[in-house]
Amino acid sequence: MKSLIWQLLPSQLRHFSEEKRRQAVSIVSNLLSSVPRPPMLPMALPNLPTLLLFLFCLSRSSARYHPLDPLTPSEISTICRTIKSSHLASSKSLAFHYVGLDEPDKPDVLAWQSGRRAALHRRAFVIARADGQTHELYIDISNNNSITSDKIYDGFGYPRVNVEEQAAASALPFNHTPFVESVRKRGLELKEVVCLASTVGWFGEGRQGRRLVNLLCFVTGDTVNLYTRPLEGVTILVDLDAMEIVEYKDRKVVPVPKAAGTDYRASKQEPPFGPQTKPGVVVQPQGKGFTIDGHIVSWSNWVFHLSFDARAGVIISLASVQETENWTHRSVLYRGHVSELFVPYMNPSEEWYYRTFFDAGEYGFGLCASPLEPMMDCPADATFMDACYAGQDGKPVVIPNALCVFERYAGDPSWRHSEFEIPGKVVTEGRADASLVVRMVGTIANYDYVMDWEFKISGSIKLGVQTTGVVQVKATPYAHVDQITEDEHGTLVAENTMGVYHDHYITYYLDLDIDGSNNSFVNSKLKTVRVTDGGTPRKSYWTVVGETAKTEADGRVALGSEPAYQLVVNPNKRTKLGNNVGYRLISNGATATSLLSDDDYPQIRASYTKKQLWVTAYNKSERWAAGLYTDQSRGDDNLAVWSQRNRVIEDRDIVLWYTVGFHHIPCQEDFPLMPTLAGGFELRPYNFFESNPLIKIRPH
Ligand SMILES: [Cu+2]
Repeated sequence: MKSLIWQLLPSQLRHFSEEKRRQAVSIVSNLLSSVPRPPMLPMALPNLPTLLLFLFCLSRSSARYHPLDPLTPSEISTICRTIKSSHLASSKSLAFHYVGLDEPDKPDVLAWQSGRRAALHRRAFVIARADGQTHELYIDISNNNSITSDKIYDGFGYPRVNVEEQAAASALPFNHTPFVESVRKRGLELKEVVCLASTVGWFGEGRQGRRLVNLLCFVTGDTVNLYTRPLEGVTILVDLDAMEIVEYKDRKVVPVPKAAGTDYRASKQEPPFGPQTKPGVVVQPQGKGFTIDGHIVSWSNWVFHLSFDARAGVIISLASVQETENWTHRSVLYRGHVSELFVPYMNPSEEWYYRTFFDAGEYGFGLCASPLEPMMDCPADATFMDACYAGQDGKPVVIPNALCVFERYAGDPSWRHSEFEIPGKVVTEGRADASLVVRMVGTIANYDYVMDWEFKISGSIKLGVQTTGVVQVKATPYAHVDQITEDEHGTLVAENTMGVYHDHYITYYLDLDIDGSNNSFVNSKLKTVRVTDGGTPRKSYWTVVGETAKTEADGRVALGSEPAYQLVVNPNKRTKLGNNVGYRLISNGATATSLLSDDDYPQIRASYTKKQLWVTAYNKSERWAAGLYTDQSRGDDNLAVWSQRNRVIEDRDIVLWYTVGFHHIPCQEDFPLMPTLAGGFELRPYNFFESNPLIKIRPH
């Protein structure tokens, strides 16, 4: 019966969370089993759709409407249908490159949240290409999906390269005679070759007016780990709008690394095997401790809105933490998400120099979300949620299990103390740590990023990035390091396989609203003081000098250049003791900044990667650190450029931009697939509460 109900679910219900669907199926099962029926007669099935429709409507009305909810699949369909039948209908090449919520203005959302405004107009922002031009369209969903504006963008850069056009471009070489000959020349068969589209970047060319990609080709053969077997020496340039190969080069034949030892699947491993650990499962005998109502997640002292965007992936909004004293919720974060992932490779050769990827802007980080596997990506009892984006043709594409939400009980203490100093008494007290995790895994071709938002009862939010997947390798004639005589731009990780040096810069957009929108950024510096008066045996100590950033120039911070705490405070709110309430940003490893020269083209495009932290004045249009149009961008619209305006940021609505950075010098353990490497940061209460809120948590 349950499987039958599953099949009959209205299509809208399919996009509900796993938990909601299960609830739905269970409620309907119970309802049906309680309906009396005559013996020997089949159940009155015609009633089922009616019941489901009733349930669907019930679910819609019980889920809280929220102005920041992502576009639903049906909204995406309707919006794209409207555009297809608009003045752009005559276009022969209408393609959708972004369809997302045009979020309402922040003051309106805050007014709505506090009950001072009724439901807000729902609008969408669309980037579409038609007849070689980029259109920016705004749609008023609440007003019969009317197109309120259509502007042609004629600046530098292009919208993301769609999955569909990547696939179409990747198929071109197989009908291109010179490529077929290149494959044969290497003693390979076409059927074992796979090509993928790679963005081309910008290297000082004049205005090309062409959307281009390079194709990277690999050999599968006896392995699924195609990235470890590059077909080196070939360059294939494709014009995406014309969808044709416009340049082809075969410079040199390099042996394809062997397939043996590259496959990572369990079924392909031969003895001897590594040590076996015992399976472990987290059990919550009283059920889950969090609820998800629509897109509102509530857990312990936290409430936040969880959304998804094709470009950013997970978006956390309106995160607030509850005050134990009076049960009021205090705002911490208005909106936070990944803004860009910049991954430049350090090989300047003809086949490699352009590999300087901007994963969010060029490919769409959200739409690279991998369906998550219970027991591997997330605990078995996690709640899984689907996500949706608009395909090139405007039809909604659903990514099943794109996000998971779960509670983490790792067996760690959140605080503890043993007191042995009171005569005749030993006191040991503490609490087990618990947190709520929201996870997404973005798989961008060879690389995987496990992205976590972890909320803690202490008031901390920990943001975690774990990099894993396959390191991009270059085929090389070398089989041993002793053969290498010059800089080969990488580490020999297997025979004929050079793991190429590269970086990962994951930049977060963090619109912190600590107890209100007007905040200040304080760099609290530790300064050594030399004792001069001779009144103490000590010759020195350190003290703290807080420097409040006045303008954006003061908000550009190179972490590690001097010892300091980075704080966001509310200058208008103080604790009972008089300290300004605030949060501290603590880096958790991975603080690399770019080593490229300032005049290098990838660096011009990602000029913000020279510093880990930037503070800017809030501006609704400034969300993407490398600019809205990142493909072939020229660095004229990015975070560092906005910061040059040097706006006032003291006691203002401010945005923090923090970059988690890894320099990656590959090693043999990264082959054939690297173990997760973690970095991240913590947003931690700093004089926000009157005292440690964990003390008032009762033990289980
Ligand atoms: Cu890496």
